[in-house]
Amino acid sequence: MTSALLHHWQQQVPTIEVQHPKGRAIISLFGGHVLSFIPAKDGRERLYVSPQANFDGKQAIRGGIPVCWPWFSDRHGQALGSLPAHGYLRKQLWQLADSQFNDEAHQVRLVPRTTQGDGFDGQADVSLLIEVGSRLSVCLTTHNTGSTAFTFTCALHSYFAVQDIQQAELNGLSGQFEDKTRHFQLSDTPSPYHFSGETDRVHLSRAACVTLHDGNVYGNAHTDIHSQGHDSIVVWNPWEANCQTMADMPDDGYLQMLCVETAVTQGVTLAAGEQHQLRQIID
Ligand code: TA6
Repeated sequence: MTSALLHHWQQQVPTIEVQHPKGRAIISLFGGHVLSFIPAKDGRERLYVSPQANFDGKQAIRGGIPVCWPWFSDRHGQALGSLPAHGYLRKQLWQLADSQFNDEAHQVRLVPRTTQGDGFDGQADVSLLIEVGSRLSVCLTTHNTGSTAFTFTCALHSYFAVQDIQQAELNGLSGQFEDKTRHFQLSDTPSPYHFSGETDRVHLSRAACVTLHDGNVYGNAHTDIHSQGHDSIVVWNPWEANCQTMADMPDDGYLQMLCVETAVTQGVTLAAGEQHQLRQIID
């Protein structure tokens, strides 16, 4: 992330910079959306934000860590009518509720302006705890504050920066995945896991850690992605033809990113008073 890019983001949406001797992050209050994380130990940006991303405070930001809530995607092919893909919190203004600093991390807690919206009947409090240190921890808490149960899905839809997707490798996933590019047909996870075309996969896996090797042929740069509270890991790259149709991605943007998402795709039901936490830790 260059200072020119940061300046551009700050002019368009309210952002906060979270600094700690062990790492720094930039967060957009529009969407409660982490845009950048750079740990001091290697100075390597972990997140990808499209140079053509919209920062108009209306459309979802392409890149960083979008928060998908109270549903992920389009609920597995169910028509949502006019409802937005990935729910409505990623297009909402959040506010800073709390900030704490200790030797290990600088923590900020964000809350959305409201959790109410078309397509969701529950009563919920949502908060996002972001801890910036040598690792980035993002924890999405959903608390049922109503008197009846509700079911929801959600995701931390993280876009990771890679040097070259065609050289990148993902480790730590096994078993079967639902292939959205083939009508959710079940397929076996490839081993080794490389990328050579459009990828849109829901791995029905509770893998606690996957490792992304970023495709830099001159080094061994990798990122460990820890997940908690999930039932799936989603892996997405739109590839070239789709990028050409996306106004907020450059045609070759697919070469420099891979989404590895900590997700609940099958649904969590919270009884009155219950809480759920979905956490992704980026190392
Ligand atoms: O998480 C994968 C996915 O649901 C894909 O199917 C893909 O379309 C992507 O998210 C991006 O969605 P968006 O609504 O941000 O364009």
